[in-house]
Amino acid sequence: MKIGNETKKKMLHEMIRIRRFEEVSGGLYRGGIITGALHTGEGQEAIPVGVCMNLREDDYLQSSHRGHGHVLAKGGEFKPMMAELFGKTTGYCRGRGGSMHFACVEKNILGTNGIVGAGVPIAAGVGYSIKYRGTDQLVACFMGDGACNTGAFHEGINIASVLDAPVLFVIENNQWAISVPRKWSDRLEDLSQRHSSYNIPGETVDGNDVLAVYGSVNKAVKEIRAGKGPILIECKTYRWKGHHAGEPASLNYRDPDEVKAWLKKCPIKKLGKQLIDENVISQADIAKMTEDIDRELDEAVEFAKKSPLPDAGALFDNLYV
Ligand SMILES: Cc1ncc(C[n+]2csc(CCOP(=O)(O)OP(=O)(O)O)c2C)c(N)n1
Repeated sequence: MKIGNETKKKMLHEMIRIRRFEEVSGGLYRGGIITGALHTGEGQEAIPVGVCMNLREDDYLQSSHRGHGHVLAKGGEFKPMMAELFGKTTGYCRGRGGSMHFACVEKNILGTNGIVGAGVPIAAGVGYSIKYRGTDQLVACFMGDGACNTGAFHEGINIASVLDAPVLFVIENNQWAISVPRKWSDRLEDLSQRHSSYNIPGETVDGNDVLAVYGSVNKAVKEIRAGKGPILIECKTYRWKGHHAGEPASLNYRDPDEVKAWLKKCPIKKLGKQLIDENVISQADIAKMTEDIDRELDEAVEFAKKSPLPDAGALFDNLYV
């Protein structure tokens, strides 16, 4: 499909925004400034951007434990995200959620989720609610390859299929589930093959090519809005860093050559080079874009540092029994 230059520039900007958020938050974690669990997605930026740039503001997002990129691509802002990681009251969830429970109801961001696969049946339910209300919204549901072997995955996609629910299921196949290589977990060549069990469309795309992800999702979104039911898209990519930001490099369970080969397929460098070759943007423009993002990130970190911690007396607020 033909994608305009302004859209391509926005894609590059959004991917750099995600990359820098991940690098900075991972650094803060390793420096002991923020605590809790933190899963970053360096190398996987083309997927949230290629998907979410096809969504409308009123569409829903259901994310996974590796979800900062999804939230940012759906309009999440640095300050409340950073404050949430710091556990501060100015965070999206007033500091009670952290990395694995980012939610922003105003933007229809339903949440990142620490339970692998748990977002799939939630998305099926949200899809059913959309159908029941008769709107043409949809829900994009992200999951890792590890989620595809959970019961929740099968139950959730099956019920979405039976209900013709407007859900886009996106598998971010980054080849590893913690230290388990993908090939140890199933006998499929492509995880999108799972589509046949539920009689829904399925496709595998290069998850490091933002234009390919965008194009495939663009078609899928049109079908889903037209009432044709759910679609499954697998995006093949790679997790550059450890499973979580605190994983010691000495664990060494991956072949360094495998990591090196994937580092060469950087989605940001790929699009950046293409745009430079096409004279759409210069190296200096990219440097300026990154500087501006970094300034905004610095401000977000300062904002988070200065924001108040929740009051101990508020511990039981918003708990229902
Ligand atoms: C139901 C459940 N089982 C196990 C875990 C522990 N766990 C956390 S992340 C993870 C691996 C997930 O791998 P994948 O879905 O491929 O996502 P990735 O981390 O590679 O992005 C596991 C097993 C969990 N959080 N939830």
